[in-house]
Amino acid sequence: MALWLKHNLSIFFDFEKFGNLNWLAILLFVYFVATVKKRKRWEMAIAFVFILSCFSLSLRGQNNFRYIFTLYPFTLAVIFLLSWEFIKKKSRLFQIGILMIFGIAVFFNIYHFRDNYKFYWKYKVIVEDDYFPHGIFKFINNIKDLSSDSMFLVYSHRHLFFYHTNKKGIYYRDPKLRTFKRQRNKETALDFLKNQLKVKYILLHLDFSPHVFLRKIITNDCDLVYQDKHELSLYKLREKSLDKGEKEIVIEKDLDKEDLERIFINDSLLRNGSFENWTSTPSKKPDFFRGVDSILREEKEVKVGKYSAKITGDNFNFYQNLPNFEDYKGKKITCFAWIKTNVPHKYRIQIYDGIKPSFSFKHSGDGKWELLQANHAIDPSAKYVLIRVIQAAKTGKTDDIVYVDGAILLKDYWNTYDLYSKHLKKEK
Ligand SMILES: [Ca+2]
Repeated sequence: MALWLKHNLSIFFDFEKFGNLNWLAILLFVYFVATVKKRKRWEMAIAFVFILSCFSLSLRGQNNFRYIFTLYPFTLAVIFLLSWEFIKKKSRLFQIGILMIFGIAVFFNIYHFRDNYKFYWKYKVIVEDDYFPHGIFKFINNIKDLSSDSMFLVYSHRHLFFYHTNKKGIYYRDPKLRTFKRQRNKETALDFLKNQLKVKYILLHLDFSPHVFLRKIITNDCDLVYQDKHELSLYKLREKSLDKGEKEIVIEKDLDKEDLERIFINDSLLRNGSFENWTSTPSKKPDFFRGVDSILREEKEVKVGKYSAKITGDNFNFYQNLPNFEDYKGKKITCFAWIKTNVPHKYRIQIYDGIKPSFSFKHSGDGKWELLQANHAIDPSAKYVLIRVIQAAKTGKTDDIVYVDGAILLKDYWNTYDLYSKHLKKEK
């Protein structure tokens, strides 16, 4: 109900979007229509433009109050002009009364929204040079393999993309993406993205959490082509063409226990990533990992092998130092880990080399095992490399529980599809 009032009917109900004003406008509009015969041409013209503006704003404005704002002075003027017709033949006292009510309403409005007015009066788009993502925009502007109708999906600050690149983009709030989100599964969503929307690249800012299909597409069907130090990542959709009849055996449900163990009980560059070894203090500390005290060996909630690690707590890093990290300076690495929790948007993987961090998506908190992945290019001047297979955001809840299992670290950038397909092909 509140959603209806605030969104679909916001043009009437939402006080902050000046919705209530429109009730008055409707009454006056009825009066206008009833007296349409004696209207002058300029009045008709204003009414026509006003109605047209209302329609286009409600159709294209995406419920954004900033656009409805633009009509505000216009609405006020129209209300005032029409009201004046009512009162111009009344007594002077009545006119003064009405004008005072108007005055009070206007004053109250300015008073109520004074902070907003101040903010917008001083508002300027300033981007400090140190923080401006020059690198990634230069990279985007130099991309050559785009046809004239290819698109970037922009999960980032829209004005930055449109002002600083010469490419075409679809903003993540574009109504066209509603159809994308309504698809039945990830495969049809991917097809829609590629063939209907003509998306070839995805620009993603860390703070923008993509829809579940898009998360899957990014981790399965994309290559990370540029990651900048300001938390922007550029992904390119793979042009995968399977021969007819060739079945992909790379979706997780096709993997049996042996497949999973072959891939994830694997020392890779991380040691004891499946948490099978707890030698120093059995059941209370997994070998090679550090960072939290409230950790237990878990035997029931296990993704691969015999054990996983169960961690209770808030605001922690659970990590392993990459041994002989100097060999990997300037190189790319990827960390995968299975995480299970029912706390939404609290846990993720982080890789940190002392210069810059990289992150996975956060676990959705749906209570299921989810394979997270983080790609990172190690800085050439790194002093260490920490693989934080779980990083927990600070939420103030110290009894939140998370399970981790099957953490692996590989050289180069991998996505989930690579991990499943190459490992299985290699071993079978
Ligand atoms: Ca395990």
